[in-house]
Amino acid sequence: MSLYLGLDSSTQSLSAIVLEVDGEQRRVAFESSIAFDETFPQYGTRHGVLPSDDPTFAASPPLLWVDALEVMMRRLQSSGLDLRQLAAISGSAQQHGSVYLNDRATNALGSFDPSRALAEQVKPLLSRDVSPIWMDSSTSAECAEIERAVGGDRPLAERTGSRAFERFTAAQIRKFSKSEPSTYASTDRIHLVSSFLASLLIGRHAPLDPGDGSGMNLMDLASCQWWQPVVDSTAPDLAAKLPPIARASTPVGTLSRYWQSRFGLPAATVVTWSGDNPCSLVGVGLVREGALAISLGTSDTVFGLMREPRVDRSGTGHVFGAPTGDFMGLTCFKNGSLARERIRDKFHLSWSEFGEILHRTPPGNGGRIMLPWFEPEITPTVLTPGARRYGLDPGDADGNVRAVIEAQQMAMALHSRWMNVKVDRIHATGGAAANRDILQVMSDVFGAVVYQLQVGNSAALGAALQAFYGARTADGDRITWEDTVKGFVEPLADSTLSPDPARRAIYHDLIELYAACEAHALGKGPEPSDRLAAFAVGS
Ligand code: ADP
Ligand code: XUL
Repeated sequence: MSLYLGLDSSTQSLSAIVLEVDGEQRRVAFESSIAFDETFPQYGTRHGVLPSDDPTFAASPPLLWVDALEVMMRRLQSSGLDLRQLAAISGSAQQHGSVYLNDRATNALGSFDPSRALAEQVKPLLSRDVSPIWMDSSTSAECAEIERAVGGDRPLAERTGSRAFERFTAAQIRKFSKSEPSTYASTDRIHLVSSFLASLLIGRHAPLDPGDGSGMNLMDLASCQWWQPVVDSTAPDLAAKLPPIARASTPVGTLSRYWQSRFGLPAATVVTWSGDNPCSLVGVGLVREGALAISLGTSDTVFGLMREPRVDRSGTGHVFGAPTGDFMGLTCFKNGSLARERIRDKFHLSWSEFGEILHRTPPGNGGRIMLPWFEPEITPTVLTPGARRYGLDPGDADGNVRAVIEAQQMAMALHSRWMNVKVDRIHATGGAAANRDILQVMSDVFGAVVYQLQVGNSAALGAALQAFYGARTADGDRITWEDTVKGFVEPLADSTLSPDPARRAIYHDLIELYAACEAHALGKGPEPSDRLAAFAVGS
């Protein structure tokens, strides 16, 4: 019997899943989650993010993630599991966020004192005490500069899988190097959240994996190595500050002495960490092409596996590496769960009341549309926050509940067209995938069967599966990814939601009107009020 630990350091929480594998017997033996704001109020975060007057700015304190890692290991220690059987650990982390370490880190990582808390020992190793995260959209100037330096958005996308995006690490590093040149110069190593936490586990600088590396605008997708021209034009001496890139799902070290002495853990193999979306891909069982997954977490993301990288020519989405060594297409929306919560809280609803409203209100919302850009939006790029409403009274509770959910689902359907996947099956994950009324709208908008999965936290599960696959293949087992995920990624019994043909027909038309509203709000099209009014009469 062996245990495999998967950690997921997301925007709002740290989660852990332990898998127990005994031949064909497989089960989730432990699941736990630590909410950042409630557990560590001393950091002053809200939803895991430091407050800021500038709506385009988003950063988090990296020491919060370190504290959470330690608390989680303590929980594991007292879980009753036989941790001597812990064979391997891997992790998932929010993508794009970066952690800046000085030159003392290289020596210090391997010699932490097991009698002292980790965060206080990591603090002197930070050259920058905050980490810009994926919610940041303050780097449009740097995006333009990077694209210009490499000949435009197309060459950058062809090479790295994405045009320049504000939250991607290249633009964030460039902004930091311009605004704080001496602090940048004192930075010896720039990690992603994933490789930073992996480094703490193994006691030396860990490499990145291609899944998370491709969220930086710096990695050549074809070779999975740094693309020198963009690295050189992003910031001075950047090449020397970046970790190497390892193959996906491969061992990068063993658990260091610190964790062994402090928590009685064995010298377990540590496998490359990755981003939360790549981990979710395998955590929902998408190890072959042909289906899509939708994660309704802090961000909403729609993604699917790709054998060959097919870059989005419209510049909307991304191609990332996948834990299987393949690729994945992904489109990301910033106004996900927090937009849903904003409407829920404005009308003082519980999630079950929110669901009841969805259940009893008519699909199509009588042609009332919301563009739910409460915060600056990633897809499409919207830098000035504020929801836009068409024929929708901001005080109408029923109308706003339906509008926010329909808008999010229609935006996902519209902006995933570039992936060119015939969607007849969607694997739903993320916190809001617990809400079947939301999933019914998903099913009707996409015209696809939607599955709820047995394990809700697909990112932590994917990380644990990555640990399992990485350790077993390193031991010479010829295990496939199908074998790896078997028994862990099956849909919940009786969970299937099927599209209703009449509702599907309504969304087939409404989605074009939604696209027209988007175009209008972006200053790229006429006001579609007449079309919306005609839709309302017809529906
Ligand atoms: P993260 O991206 O940080 O991993 P999660 O996937 O854990 O986030 O999702 C957290 C979100 O799930 C919360 O912000 C909350 O809005 C949402 N959520 C939890 N339960 C429900 C529910 N029943 N209906 C809708 N949303 C829910
Ligand atoms: C993906 C993205 C988000 C974060 C959330 O590109 O920015 O989904 O990974 O954790």
